[in-house]
Amino acid sequence: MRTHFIFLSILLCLNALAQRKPNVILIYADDLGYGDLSCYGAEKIKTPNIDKLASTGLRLTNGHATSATCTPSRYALMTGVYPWRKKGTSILPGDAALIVPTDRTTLPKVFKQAGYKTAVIGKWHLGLGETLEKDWNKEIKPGPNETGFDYAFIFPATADRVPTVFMQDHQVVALDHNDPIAVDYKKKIGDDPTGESHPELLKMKSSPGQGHNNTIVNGIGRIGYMAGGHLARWVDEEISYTFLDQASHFIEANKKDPFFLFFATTEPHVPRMPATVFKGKSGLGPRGDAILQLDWTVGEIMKRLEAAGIADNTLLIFTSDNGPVLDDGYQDDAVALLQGHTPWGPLRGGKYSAFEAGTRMPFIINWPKKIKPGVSDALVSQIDFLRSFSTMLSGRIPDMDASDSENMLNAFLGKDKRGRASLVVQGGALALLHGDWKYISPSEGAAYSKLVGIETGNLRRPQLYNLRDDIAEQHNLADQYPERVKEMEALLEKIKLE
Ligand code: NG6
Ligand code: CA
Repeated sequence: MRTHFIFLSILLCLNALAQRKPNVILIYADDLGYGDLSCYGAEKIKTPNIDKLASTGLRLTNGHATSATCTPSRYALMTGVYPWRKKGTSILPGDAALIVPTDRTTLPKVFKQAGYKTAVIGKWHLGLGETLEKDWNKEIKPGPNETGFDYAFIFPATADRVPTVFMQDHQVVALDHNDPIAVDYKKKIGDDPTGESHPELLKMKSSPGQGHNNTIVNGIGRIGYMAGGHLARWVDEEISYTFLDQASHFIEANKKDPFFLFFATTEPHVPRMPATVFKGKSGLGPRGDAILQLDWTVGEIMKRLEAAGIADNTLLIFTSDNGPVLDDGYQDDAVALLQGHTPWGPLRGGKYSAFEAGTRMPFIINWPKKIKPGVSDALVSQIDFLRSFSTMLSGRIPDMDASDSENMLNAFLGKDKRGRASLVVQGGALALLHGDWKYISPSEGAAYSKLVGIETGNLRRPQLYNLRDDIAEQHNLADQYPERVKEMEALLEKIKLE
């Protein structure tokens, strides 16, 4: 009887182990392009750690961010709702209020409801607090904690925007009440020199006509003015290490329980100012060096998982928030030192663009225990993580929530090679992907942004491309297939009204 009982307990235990919910880590790069990694064909830059994730996992070739800039892509990732449905979801200033609703289902809440510990570490850029006016020296709420993260260690917006500080949960790290922080995006405050008044103090100059010449922090002119908080101001060269250190602690502390970690790196967004050991390493200038730092960081995370004995049952996603840009505000030789590297790969456009390079992302899913190595051209979007993981964890989403998120679990696990029937993506203009076809709706904006050197995808006429034959979107077939244009236009209009 006793041996019987022991045997049964062992069986139950083994079963529980086998069924253990996977840890999920989402590594979200900032402005990394489809062609920036060697596993996606880059030849001038080597990214061995991310390549390893790809070669031992699933490499998706038609995986998208919803948008060609940061805030809207992150909004969609968090809410499962297309960002263009909600006003105020475009690139946020550093003092913006929180735009993610706190009373709706979010990606981290899906995990939290299933008993996971959740954390966001890295770039946030979804706003903080209830209003634009806020006291940075006090607790700021609501923020990431109120949207479903048990733990948050973030910077508020982008690396080029003030306040250039880290926040741990509701508070700025290293606050000094004798040197209170103030932030203003409209007028100069405080006595700190600005890029405009003191260009001689800059270690990286801003690009003409692109701003980035307000308060100088760590030798770099920023967007927006900041006073005080000198102790709290980050050193750019330490940002990545700081986030990695935070992630390592979170992984170690939670290795026995399932966790969800949203690890949002700043590379290779401007200002590209990696740690000294990476400076000059790529031969492609600071942008390439930042990518090497990113790759190294991913390798370190993988090592931590191995050391904690949880690599096998960790589902790790690697992707990016929007496409690549070279000159995005600082004179860092990103164009001059390209050496033939093509951050956009075979695609047209880049960040800010409705062409494919704007939203088609490096998109790797690695889960040694469950995913067979392979490549898939299933059409998927980051907006689908919410419903897919909810399905994986047998969660329930209220009817009103995450209405644009589709269950793509089988596509994410490599079992379904088709994915979505259609997907809306957003540059300046909205575009619809459907089967082999892409329709870009007519729009008024300039076709080419001189400032950043990117084709925007804007055109006053409809555009239709067959991506199977013409992945580089060189041949607008709209005149040749007017019926298809009409159909896709109608489908896009229908989705917009849903
Ligand atoms: C743009 C900034 C750019 C970058 C971007 C946000 C100017 C001229 N350009 O407005 O430097 O900060 O916003 O990037 O200000 S994102 O990846 O967070 O969307
Ligand atoms: Ca971005």
